[in-house]
Amino acid sequence: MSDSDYTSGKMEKLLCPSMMCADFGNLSMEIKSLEDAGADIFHIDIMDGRFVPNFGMGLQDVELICRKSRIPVDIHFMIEDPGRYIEKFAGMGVSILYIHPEADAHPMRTLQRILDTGMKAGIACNPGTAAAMVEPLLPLCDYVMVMSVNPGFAGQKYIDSVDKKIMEFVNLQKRYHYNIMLDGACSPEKIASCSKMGVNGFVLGTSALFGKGRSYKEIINELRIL
Ligand code: S6P
Ligand code: MG
Repeated sequence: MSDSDYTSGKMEKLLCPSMMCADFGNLSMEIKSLEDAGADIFHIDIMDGRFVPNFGMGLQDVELICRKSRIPVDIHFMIEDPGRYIEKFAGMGVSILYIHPEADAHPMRTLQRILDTGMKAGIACNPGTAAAMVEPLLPLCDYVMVMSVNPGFAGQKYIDSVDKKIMEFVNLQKRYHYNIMLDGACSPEKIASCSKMGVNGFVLGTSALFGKGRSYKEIINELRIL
């Protein structure tokens, strides 16, 4: 499956459970149920308590998920100076690494270093970061993740002003090859409307998948056809 399959609209949407919303007491079971339900990519949030005022999952969680997973694992770095930890995560078997350009003095160099390890490279853009600000980075990006909440916490409200930025990234896809992902308050309604706008994949947290009292399979099957 090539990247252009996503951007040419041939592929279904990518559905990516946010593992910080999973049941930590039962992580192995959660991995299996989500895979059996048809999840495409595991999304893991890594935080440093500085770039964002919270702490996310730990190295042991990443190791476990990478070891057990049969689907790709992405890491969403919400940390200052993300270039410090590229090799560490590449060595654990991570497939996709997202950095925040706002947290890096030299994001172009960092993205190239991620690609040099063999991982796919992505940028995650804060709601306050304009598409024009990151356009010079797009030739190095396999994925562009639009943050529709200020990063750091699950269960927040969708920031409507990011819709305009999504359209700008959709237009820029004519010139560059990347998948557009959406992270933050991705409800079934937003997944339906943003898929139509051209978003290729969604991070699933409390708004769509976890804590619903229904099976992951049932929910993912419904989200798939929205
Ligand atoms: C938030 C983090 C996200 C959340 C996800 C939760 O900073 O990067 O990946 O885990 O947004 O989803 P929801 O539906 O609870 O907002
Ligand atoms: Mg995230």
